[in-house]
Amino acid sequence: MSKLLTNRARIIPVLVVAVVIAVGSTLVIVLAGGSTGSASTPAAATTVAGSTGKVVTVDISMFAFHPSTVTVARGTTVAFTNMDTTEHTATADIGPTFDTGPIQHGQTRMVTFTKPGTFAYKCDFHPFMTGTIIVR
Ligand SMILES: [Cu+2]
Repeated sequence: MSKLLTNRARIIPVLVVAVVIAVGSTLVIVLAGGSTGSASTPAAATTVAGSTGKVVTVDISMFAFHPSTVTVARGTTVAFTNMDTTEHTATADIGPTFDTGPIQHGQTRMVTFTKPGTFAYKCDFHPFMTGTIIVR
């Protein structure tokens, strides 16, 4: 009887160590997967959201776009909602791709993306505010 207890006492710590190692390596894999994805191909780590007729929201708050990079399917509408009291815009860097014009506090402007591509944009009033819409 006492020998059985001794064996159990030995086995349990081994099991605990095995579980800790298993959980630890899962965390490492998740962390490595996230950082590798964003380092090589930024879009790969981002889930493609939306579809034709669907709406994906980008919040503007604290002088930043959230999320700053959005990957959407063709035909998705992106709703830019300004949570700041200051006016902002979402204006494409290149050409007349898209421009919401000034968005007041609490207002939303919709932009529908029909062509695939990577569209960098900024706020006209605060050019340090930048974002990217990737359309697949
Ligand atoms: Cu702004």
